[in-house]
Amino acid sequence: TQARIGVTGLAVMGANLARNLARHGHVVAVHNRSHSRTKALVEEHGHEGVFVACETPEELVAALERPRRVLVMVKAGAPTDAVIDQFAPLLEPGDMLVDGGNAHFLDTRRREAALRERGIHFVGCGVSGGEEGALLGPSIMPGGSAESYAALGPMLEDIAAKVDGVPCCAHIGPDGAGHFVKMVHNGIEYADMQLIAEAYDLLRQGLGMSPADLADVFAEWNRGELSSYLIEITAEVLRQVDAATGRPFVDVVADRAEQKGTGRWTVQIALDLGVPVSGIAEAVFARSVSGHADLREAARGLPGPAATGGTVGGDFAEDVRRALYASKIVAYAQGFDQIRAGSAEYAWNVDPGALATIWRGGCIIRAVFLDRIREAYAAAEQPATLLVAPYFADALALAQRSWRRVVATAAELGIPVPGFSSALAYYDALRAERLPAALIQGQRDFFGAHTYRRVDRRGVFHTLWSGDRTEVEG
Ligand code: NBP
Repeated sequence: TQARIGVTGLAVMGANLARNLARHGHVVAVHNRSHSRTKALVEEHGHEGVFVACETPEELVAALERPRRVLVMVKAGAPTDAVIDQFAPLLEPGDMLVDGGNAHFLDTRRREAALRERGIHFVGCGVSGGEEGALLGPSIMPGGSAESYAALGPMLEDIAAKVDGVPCCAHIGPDGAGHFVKMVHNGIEYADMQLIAEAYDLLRQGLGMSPADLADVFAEWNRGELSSYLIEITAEVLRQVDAATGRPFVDVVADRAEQKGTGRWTVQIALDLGVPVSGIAEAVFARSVSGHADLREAARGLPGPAATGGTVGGDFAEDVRRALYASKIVAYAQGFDQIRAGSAEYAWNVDPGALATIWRGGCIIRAVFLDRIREAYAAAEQPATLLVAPYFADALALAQRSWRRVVATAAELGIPVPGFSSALAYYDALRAERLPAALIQGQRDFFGAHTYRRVDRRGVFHTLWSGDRTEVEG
């Protein structure tokens, strides 16, 4: 039998995707640099479907029906280039090389252009859902040519998560579009995790609640509008007790958040595109701050309110829940703005509604909330920002008083909430009648003759600051 698809790179992600394909009745040729992984996969899971174990790239390519489909699941960066260099000479025009790793979309654009010259379809494909998602149904974001999607899409849709019977997989757009949206997905994930962590910190310090009690609060929140995978696992993590010490798990884990880089990429690219993704940026910086043991040690004695327990009145938990929801709306709105900006910059024509649809299941940011985003983009007129889409505008209107109370309380108690406060600042900046940017323009003109525009007349102006301070048109 000829295999329908080949998978090379059989660490957790590749092995689980290969098993997922086999379980859906696709004959899968499997290969890994070290053959032991290939053997282990077939020995342990061979009964789940039909695998063709291959020792070399040549064997894998020979095992495939044409046009060939090869899914590469190796470490992003140099290993991906090494594997492409191995496989490309073995492939023929019309064949497809799919990179399911977390590649930078600019690398994907470069690789796609190089392979296109040889007639090979290079498909940069975002895959989200971690290990379990890969096996049971991930969210899949393939870029590349429409032609490659016609040959590959049905198989990917088969193995993707389903929500209301709709697969969490859609063609995103040409070349790097798939990896770009996966990158922003991860950036949004950073922001969402930071906001949840702030909510936890506020309730723990502000109300003096225990991790076990907080697990119940998050489990309860998971039944409402915040219902999402990240809220669900937050409850699980908070409920966990350390076996060695009997203490809450969250209290024995070192408070230094690590990162692999997709959040940082999102912010770097947002800066290049000029998109204010302040929520994602604050989340990346918050992880960075947590990791600076030297700075934290040096600053520990600085004055501020002592951590308090149980001093906050009113229905603070409900205020925090609403503030979390509002801040989350801002973070997602900013992420979708970045996708629109990237799509315009690279002429990808990404459909934000289709994207929200495939993020409803399988991926780490899956949430009931994404259905609301899908609906917002399905409207006859696309909202300029999700904040003004009717559903979200109503939600923000309902939440904004709570949001302000929470940010003010956090400041008074000395609890750092960069996510909540920057989201609120963004909301207030967008809705402001006038911003102090006018003063900044004045300063720029003063020291650098950078000129400014006026509210009442067209044209560009400069004031002779070091002269008689009259205005000239410039
Ligand atoms: P890793 O990222 O840990 O990569 C290990 C695989 O890369 C092994 O198969 C290894 O082969 C292979 N490899 C390396 Br390293 N260098 C190679 C080279 N020069 N030539 C050939 N093969 C090479 O695996 P993973 O965690 O399964 O992730 C795979 C991809 O999926 C990554 O790009 C990752 O970013 C992405 N991803 C991961 C997740 C997740 O939750 N883990 C989620 C979504 C996407 P060997 O066995 O011979 O050493």
